[in-house]
Amino acid sequence: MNNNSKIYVAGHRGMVGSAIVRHLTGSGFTNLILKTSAELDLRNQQSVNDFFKNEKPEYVFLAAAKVGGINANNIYRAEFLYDNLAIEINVIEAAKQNSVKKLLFLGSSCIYPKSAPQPLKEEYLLTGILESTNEPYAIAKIAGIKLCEAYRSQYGCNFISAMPTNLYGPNDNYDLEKSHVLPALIRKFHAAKTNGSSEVIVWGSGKPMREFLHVDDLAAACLILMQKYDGVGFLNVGFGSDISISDLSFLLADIVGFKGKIVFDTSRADGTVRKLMDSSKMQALGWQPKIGLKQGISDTYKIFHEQFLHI
Ligand code: GFB
Repeated sequence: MNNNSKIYVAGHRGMVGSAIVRHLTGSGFTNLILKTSAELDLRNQQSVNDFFKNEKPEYVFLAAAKVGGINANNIYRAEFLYDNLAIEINVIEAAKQNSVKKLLFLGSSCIYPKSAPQPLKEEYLLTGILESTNEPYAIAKIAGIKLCEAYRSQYGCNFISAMPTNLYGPNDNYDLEKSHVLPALIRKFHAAKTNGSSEVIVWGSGKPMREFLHVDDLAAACLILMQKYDGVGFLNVGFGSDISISDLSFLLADIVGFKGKIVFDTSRADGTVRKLMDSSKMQALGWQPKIGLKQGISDTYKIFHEQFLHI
């Protein structure tokens, strides 16, 4: 891949896609193809085929997906399965038909069995039952991994996959019902501080453990994978340590400046107990996360504060 290579970043308006675009642009890549979902509906096979035929991208970062937190995954089960399968099938087949040189597919740590040993190694895929709250999304992402592997083995396509852990950073979704925990709690604590509320409700028991990676660190990993990795198997991309939702809540309250009470609502789902990944294969390629959790959250809160003064 050189600075003039034609690169399509699918999903460039999302948190992951926009971070990849920032990183590519900052690294001197000048020939990016970007389409909003209004301009190109990736669930529509004909539109995707026409787009690839006309644009002929050389490299594809497949960061487009229907995503959301535990609640959205659990409620919109059909959409999470259908939309993600459709995006994967259409983009991967069009990439093959139009001789894309390399494609990177992005999945999620929820692909692993809910009771798998920790830290999660890549070989634990398909060794047990999935967490029910996000089973449809996980199955779609597993299908994406398998499409890349099958297109490599049957057609010789250089299609690879990366599995990021829970992510946060600029351009996250702050919708309280659909978002992930970190943006949801930034918003809740900020609103409580601003309105003078005495308590904030955190879903679940607070006991689940989660590993959080800043999306800019993921973007750096994606470029390394595109430049250096041509293997069959997918690679984990994680921060390397995790934190309980309870401790995360206290950390967020401290950063935001909320001094009231934190109440755990145990009527809400906890989801997976723990999903810490083993990212040693990714690290062996020379990648390390650079942004610590406290620093990353402080930076993210600053951006939130500037963008959402009305919340
Ligand atoms: O971030 P989150 O929605 O996703 O939730 P998952 C993580 C934990 O935080 C769960 C708790 O135990 C939630 O119950 N939590 C506490 C909250 N308060 C809140 C809140 O206000 N909002 C949210 N959203 N959670 C998703 C999967 O799982 O992670 C996807 O559903 C995907 O498939 C993604 O893999 C990375 O880590 O539970």
